[in-house]
Amino acid sequence: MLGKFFQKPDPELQDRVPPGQHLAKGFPVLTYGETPLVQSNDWQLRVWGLATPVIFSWDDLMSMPQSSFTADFHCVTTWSKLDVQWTGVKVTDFMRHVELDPKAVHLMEHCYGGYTTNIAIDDFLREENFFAHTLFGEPLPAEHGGPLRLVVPHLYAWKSAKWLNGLEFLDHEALGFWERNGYHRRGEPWAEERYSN
Ligand SMILES: Nc1nc2c(c(=O)[nH]1)N[C@H]1C(S)=C(S)[C@@H](COP(=O)(O)O)O[C@H]1N2
Ligand SMILES: [Mo]
Repeated sequence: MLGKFFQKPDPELQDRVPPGQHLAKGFPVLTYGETPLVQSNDWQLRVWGLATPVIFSWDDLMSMPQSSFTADFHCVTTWSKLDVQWTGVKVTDFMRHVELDPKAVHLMEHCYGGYTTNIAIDDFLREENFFAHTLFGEPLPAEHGGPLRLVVPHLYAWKSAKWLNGLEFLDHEALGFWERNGYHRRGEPWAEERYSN
């Protein structure tokens, strides 16, 4: 029992760490491939598929309601970081500007650099999800996805697309980059949905 206390000095924090995860020191960067360098002036977010096609500019995003968020971050490679502080636009606020076809049940997140990841519409439209442009009070660094990334706190962080530039709404589930390469389709950390069977 004593050993247990040494390993878990703060039970309250430990309760927020999903099974098989440990707390990271600092905020690690996890990127497959090169870091795309995109200026906010050039940045665009395109919506297509089962939604009225529309392109959002940086100014469009900045004119939407801005909110602050504190969220835990869980990478499937077993590190977690608690209480990450972000600023950005809630997905539900953003989606007031998107006309969805009711047949849309899934979407593909697209990024500068070519990364993709899929998410069910119910997982995407949750109140706690947001597009982030600020991290701990500073402009989101390029390596963490700046100028803009998605953050989906209730799923493993590979669903939180960095350098987001497209949302493709779909009437079926398609697989993104890691999902095609063996990761779970949904990726819920408390259920340890790490890999597909
Ligand atoms: N475009 C893009 N987004 C991405 C990734 C990536 O390689 N490219 N990696 C994912 C993974 S596996 C994780 S854990 C988080 C890491 O975010 P961080 O580098 O800010 O810690 O970003 C996710 N989003
Ligand atoms: Mo990850």
